[in-house]
Amino acid sequence: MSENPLPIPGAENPEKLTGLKKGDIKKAAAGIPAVVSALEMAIGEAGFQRGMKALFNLNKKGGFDCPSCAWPDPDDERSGIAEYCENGARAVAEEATAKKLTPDFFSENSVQELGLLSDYEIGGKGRIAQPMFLPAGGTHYQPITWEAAFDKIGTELNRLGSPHEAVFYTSGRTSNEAAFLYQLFVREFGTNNLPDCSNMCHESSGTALGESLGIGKGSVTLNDFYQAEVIMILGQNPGTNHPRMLTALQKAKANGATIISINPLPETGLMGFNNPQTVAGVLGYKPALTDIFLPVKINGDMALLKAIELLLLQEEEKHPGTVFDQKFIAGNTQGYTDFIQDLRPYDAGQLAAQAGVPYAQVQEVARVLAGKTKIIACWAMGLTQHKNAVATIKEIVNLLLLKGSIGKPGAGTCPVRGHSNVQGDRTMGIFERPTDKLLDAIEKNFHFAPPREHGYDVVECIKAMHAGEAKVFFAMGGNFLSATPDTRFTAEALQKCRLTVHVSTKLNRSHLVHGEEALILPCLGRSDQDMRDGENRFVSCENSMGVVQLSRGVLEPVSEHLLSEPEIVCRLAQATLGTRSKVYWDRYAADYDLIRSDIERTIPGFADYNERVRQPGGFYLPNCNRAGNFDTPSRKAHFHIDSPEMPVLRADELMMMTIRSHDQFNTTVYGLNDRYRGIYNERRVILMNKKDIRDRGLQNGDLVDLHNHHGGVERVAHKFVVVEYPIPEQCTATYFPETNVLVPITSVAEKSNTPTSKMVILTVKRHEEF
Ligand SMILES: Nc1nc2c(c(=O)[nH]1)N[C@H]1C(S)=C(S)[C@@H](COP(=O)(O)OP(=O)(O)OC[C@H]3O[C@@H](n4cnc5c(=O)[nH]c(N)nc54)[C@H](O)[C@@H]3O)O[C@H]1N2
Ligand SMILES: Nc1nc2c(c(=O)[nH]1)N[C@H]1C(S)=C(S)[C@@H](COP(=O)(O)OP(=O)(O)OC[C@H]3O[C@@H](n4cnc5c(=O)[nH]c(N)nc54)[C@H](O)[C@@H]3O)O[C@H]1N2
Ligand SMILES: [Mo]
Repeated sequence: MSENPLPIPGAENPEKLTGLKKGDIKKAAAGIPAVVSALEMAIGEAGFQRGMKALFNLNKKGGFDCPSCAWPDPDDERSGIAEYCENGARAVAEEATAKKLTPDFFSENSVQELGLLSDYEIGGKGRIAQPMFLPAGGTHYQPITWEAAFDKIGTELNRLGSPHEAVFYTSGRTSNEAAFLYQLFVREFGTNNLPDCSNMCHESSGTALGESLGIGKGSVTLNDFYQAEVIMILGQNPGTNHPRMLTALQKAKANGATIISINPLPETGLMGFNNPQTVAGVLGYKPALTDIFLPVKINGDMALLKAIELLLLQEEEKHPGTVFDQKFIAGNTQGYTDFIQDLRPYDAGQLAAQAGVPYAQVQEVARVLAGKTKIIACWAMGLTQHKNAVATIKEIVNLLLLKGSIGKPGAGTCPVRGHSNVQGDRTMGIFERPTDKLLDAIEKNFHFAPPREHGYDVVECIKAMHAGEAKVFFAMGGNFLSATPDTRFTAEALQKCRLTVHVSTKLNRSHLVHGEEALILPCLGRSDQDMRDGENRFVSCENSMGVVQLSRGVLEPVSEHLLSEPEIVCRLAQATLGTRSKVYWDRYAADYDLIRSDIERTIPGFADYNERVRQPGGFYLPNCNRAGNFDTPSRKAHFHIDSPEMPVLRADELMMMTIRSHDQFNTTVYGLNDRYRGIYNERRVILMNKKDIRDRGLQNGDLVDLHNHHGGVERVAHKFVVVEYPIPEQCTATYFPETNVLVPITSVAEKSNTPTSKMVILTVKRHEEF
């Protein structure tokens, strides 16, 4: 067996424990404590006036779009108070902080010293206040002018043997305007190497929905929630990651919807919810949200869905036409007969056992679904980051198609997006596999020939950098090193680059494990004013339900040296392409309306962009499913056949899902608590079932090391505290990014190439101190 590469200083969080305190798992989410905690955070970080100003304008029409998640705002009822949640307020506080990193900070702290800090400590340092440069062999970042920084990048890019030796990553906070310019620059430079966070996030959803339904986005709107009869929530923890969704669920429930949660963990937000914005919430009244909770094993979803479908089929065959929507199936789908033939021979009891769910509960779900036609299925990372993620999501589509639950009010698909503009970035063309339609439009409008060969996604670009085939890494936001799998391998890959560049708001680990030379380019965040000629300019974003609306920051930037992302792209393009560019970059930088006009000319659905984006609440993009159409080659929705096989674990093996705690936004760690799960002051924990703990001769609170051996490489993460938790047998959970060192770069989802961050096979050994 080959060894895991040696640890690279600064690449991982220190293996240091902070002192676990255990509390009870909370019965209900949100409520007054959440609002208080949010206010404390915002005011503490930003100071009273900045904090209140930011919160008051968060998600308010005409204010700025919450940077925390992509859940939509209500279309109509959003004038008085701002719609936000505890975690949105934290994300804003994190950005609105008045602390800043001056050149003194960097001269006092070497890159190596900073790498010894935890993510929590690094994040707490403050905003980056001016461009910083790390010369070859240097130990400390030093200030650099914007002009010199752009010159350096341009020179390095132009020195490459081919444009394909550069990689341009995007995280999902980048606005439509910046994203459109960025992909335009990258393509004019000559490559489609545009990996993005989506490759690690909802890529599986986009792939599955695109193939089955003809559009890679969800079909429902917020109003559909209020009309739904059944809402299924699979592999998602909205209490922490999309708290405003709980308000919609509560309203749906009040309107009579049945809520079914499918999750290995009894997540607090799903179980109960105190709405801080209603009187009942303030009084601490706890309406239970979930009606049926199915504690599925990790990756048991496809077996479970098939069991449900099979029970429905049996009922339909007893009483034809009463369970399935035969009219919808005949008129809108293809592959039904083959699908049914494949399904019939399964045994529902066996499928339920395979999924780890009591058969009686599966029968109950089938009984509920049998008589209903308005069904919404929501899902997130609990389904997308698995080897068979695309097939599992297609299985959800199968179920909805059987029930005729797509393209009508109160029904449809709802992949709940993560980053606040990750969906918009893809709409703008941030994609390593662009369609010919997009490239044709670019060619026609901008008079250059964009490259046609596909570029690298996240996993491919890491391998290319590791192999020395990609030499310049440029990131528009994000924290590539910590968000990606196989930390040691990725760290080596970044270190092999000639130049690594990060456009960032805050310091993170990706600045500290770098190429031969490195740059940090500080940009304005969502909450910051973007002033030019006395005008506070706005950008726009697309939420999870395809609504495009404007976002205008309100706070005075912490430093005069920050540039907006669109301006950074324009100057980068000018420095790199010079007179060979066909694009008027300086005009874009001066006037964002011109960017939007050119988006309108290039991307479908943006007619009258400048006018409609200024309307309160913005506008909906077209969605074929919503209109009852399927833009597949056959113009029909496709039933998909796959087998519900799951990996067979040896008795000593465990399956690990890497999840988010309540106090983090991806790789940004706000605090050390996971309040709803009753875990305080420690992130190096592994949630395990009682029996699994006992079988290994361990006890609650013991210290263990985690090992993964995928592909014959040994990967180890040391020092995790065992926490007994209600989780199915042979399933475990840990927090990322601490355990990304264990996620094999060679284990990816079929078709979408998403790292299988929720399906890591482990053995656990008692930690021995040497
Ligand atoms: N506060 C906050 N908000 C966020 C984020 C954040 O980090 N913090 N991140 C944003 C981003 S980019 C994203 S993508 C979203 C992520 O939102 P989520 O997808 O909710 O995030 P995870 O923590 O990865 O949670 C995955 C959930 O799936 C469950 N799960 C894991 N494996 C399986 C499985 O095999 N089957 C089933 N049925 N369930 C499973 C886990 O128990 C957990 O409840 O949130 C966004 N919003
Ligand atoms: N093991 C495991 N790994 C995962 C996941 C998982 O569930 N498990 N989830 C995956 C998912 S769903 C995602 S989306 C990725 C996230 O991957 P990324 O998007 O790369 O990571 P983030 O932690 O969201 O990025 C945070 C950094 O973005 C910068 N930033 C914040 N706001 C702005 C801004 O407005 N502009 C710019 N330019 N920079 C900004 C700050 O410097 C901050 O440090 O991680 C993936 N990795
Ligand atoms: Mo995400």
